[in-house]
Parts: sequence; structure tokens; C-alpha cells
Amino acid sequence: MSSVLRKTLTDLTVGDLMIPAEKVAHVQEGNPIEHALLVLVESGYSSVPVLDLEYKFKGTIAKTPILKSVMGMERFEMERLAEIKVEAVMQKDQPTLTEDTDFLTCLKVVINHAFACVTDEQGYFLGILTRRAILKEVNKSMYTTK
Ligand code: 2BA
Repeated sequence: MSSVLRKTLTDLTVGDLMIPAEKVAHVQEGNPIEHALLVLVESGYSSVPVLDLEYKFKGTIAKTPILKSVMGMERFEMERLAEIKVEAVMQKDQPTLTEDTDFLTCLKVVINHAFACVTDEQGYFLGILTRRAILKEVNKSMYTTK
């Protein structure tokens, strides 16, 4: 039996539910947005984490701000995708969690965010917690508690 099954909802922490860093698609802040768009389109995700060269969490990047940044008066100026850096377009004001963050805090965070990044005390990226992981546990608990 997994640790997730043995615990009640309120005993769960981020560490029980997160997707580890090695399974998460990400880009670096110094990459051109062309690379970020390729990662987003290839992975199928609408938004992914942005890290620095040391693997510290810096923000997230999504398809819509990338496309807005190359939107001209009459057309998308796609040649500019190679000139603009991820750091100029990424969202910086994103919530972060630590592995010991409790379930109720996670539930509140995923109301407004499809995922939140998990970091250690130094800001090194450890993985993500998705809305799907939280909803799965809520759904499971509906069938196991009265
Ligand atoms: P979105 O890309 O907007 O995806 C919304 C939901 O659609 C996902 O919810 C998932 O249920 C489904 N989905 C989208 N693309 C998928 C794919 N390639 N494979 C499987 N399912 C896919 P969540 O699983 O709750 O994920 C929430 C958000 O977390 C995603 O939003 C994405 O921005 C990010 N994310 C999830 N897994 C990721 C990973 N391995 N690497 C990078 N980002 C990830």
C-alpha cells in the first residue's frame, strides 16, 4: 500500500503528491522564447517552470504571453522568437511550495494555479504539484469517508 493511501487527506503533504523534477518539462531563463514555444508545443502543456543555470526556480512561461510578445500590427513577427529571452516574458510572481507544505494550503493554491512549483529552502527546484494530483486525492476521500 502506498504512503498516499495510508494517510488521511489532511495528513498529506506536497512530498507525497508532487511530480519529481526529472519528470517535469522546463526551460531556462536565458533560452530564446523560440525554444520555450517548442517545449510547450511538444510537451502539450500550456505552461512550464523556468529555472536558472543552477536549477533554481525563477517563474513560469506560457504560450499566450510568448505569442503576445511577437504580435505585430498585422501579423505575428515569428523571426523575433529567436531574439527575445524567456526572462523577458515569464511570469515571476508565482507561488512556491516546500515538500512539507500541508494539503489544505495546496488546495488553496490550486484554486488559482494549475500547478505550483516545489523548492527547497535555497530555492532549488524539486518538482511540481498539479491541480490534478490534488483533485485526485479529494475525489478518493469522497469515497472513503462518510
Ligand atoms: P495544462 O498544460 O493546462 O494542462 C491541463 C490539464 O490537462 C493537466 O492538468 C492534465 O490533466 C491535462 N494534460 C495536459 N497536457 C497533458 C499531457 N501532455 N499529458 C497528460 N495530461 C495532460 P494537471 O495534470 O493538473 O497539470 C496542471 C498543469 O501543470 C498543466 O496545465 C501544466 O502547465 C503543468 N504540468 C503538468 N505536468 C507537467 C510536466 N510533467 N511538465 C511540465 N509541466 C507540467
